[in-house]
Amino acid sequence: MSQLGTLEDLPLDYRQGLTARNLVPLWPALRAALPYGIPARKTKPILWRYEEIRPQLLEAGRLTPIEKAERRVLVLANPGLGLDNMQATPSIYIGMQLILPGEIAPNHRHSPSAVRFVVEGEGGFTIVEGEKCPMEPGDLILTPSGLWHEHGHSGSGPVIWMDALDLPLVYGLEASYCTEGAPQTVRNEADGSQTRYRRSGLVPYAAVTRPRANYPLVRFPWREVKSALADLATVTPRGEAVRLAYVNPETGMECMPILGFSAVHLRPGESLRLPRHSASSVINVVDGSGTARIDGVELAFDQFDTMAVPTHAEVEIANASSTRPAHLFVVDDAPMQRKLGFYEIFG
Ligand code: GTQ
Repeated sequence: MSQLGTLEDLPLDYRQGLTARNLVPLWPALRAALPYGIPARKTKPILWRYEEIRPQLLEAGRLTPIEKAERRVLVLANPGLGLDNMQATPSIYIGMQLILPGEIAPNHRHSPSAVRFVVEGEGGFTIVEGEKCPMEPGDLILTPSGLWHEHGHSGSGPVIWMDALDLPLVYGLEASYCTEGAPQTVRNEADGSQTRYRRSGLVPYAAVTRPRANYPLVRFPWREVKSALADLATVTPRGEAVRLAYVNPETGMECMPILGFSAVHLRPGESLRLPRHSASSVINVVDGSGTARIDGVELAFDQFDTMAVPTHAEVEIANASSTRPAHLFVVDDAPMQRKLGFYEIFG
């Protein structure tokens, strides 16, 4: 490993000549761009407390009418990446969105893909391409790139959910934009999780012979996820993660192109090392409490808290309860990294 030359090694007039021609020497910056062994990461392992987010969000509800917000969201910004940049990790945007009874977050579609993971409240709904999806706590609702979506609330009390978008990536590519639309016409039938894709292992017959649909299922009810995890726990050896991936039921592959989603069931008293991998991620605590150690940083978590996990990080998570399971919802950018050919899992 040789010591590379620095900018200061170069004569000033040469550097100025380069600058005037929009040229930059690589070698002084080579090690920063391609560090040995492990990427340079600005992302901080941090935790946002729901207990602190919630009152600020409710205050936003008093301060800013929905017409003045379109989407009433507080963005979870990783301080390591700069508070102005709307990045929880380099690729993942996370917001907490509040909708109050009777409000409408109007119909639009955009190039970034989004998902909603419901935190609290009853009576919220998202309409995706005419499909009305109830939003019950823990439900995952997909609004992939280009699909129309609008939110509403026909219940009482606040409804709050977590938005996860691939916005930092799409924005970084200067490809992020949005189109407004008229309110959608809602199809008069239950969402696909209750009809066409009611049971895993069973899909409408035509799906086997025609090309696979990109987004056949846009709502994954938590009720199903939680009970599937509990069943999986009964056959998963101690020390192995009880974890389910959200997939496209027609292809068995990840349900969105850039971001991936999974749910973890931590058994009572369980302490788990997640496999170290090249993806960054965000963890939302569905229920339970415990501690997470992310690259040596210890974070105590409670229900509804959210944590940022840098790429290549060491992660250990422990359930504080010896009697009750804890559940985590995980967002990562592994699908994108796999498609681009640089996803690695180090075990
Ligand atoms: O609900 O459509 O947090 O368009 C950011 C952008 C939510 C949404 C966000 C959005 C939405």
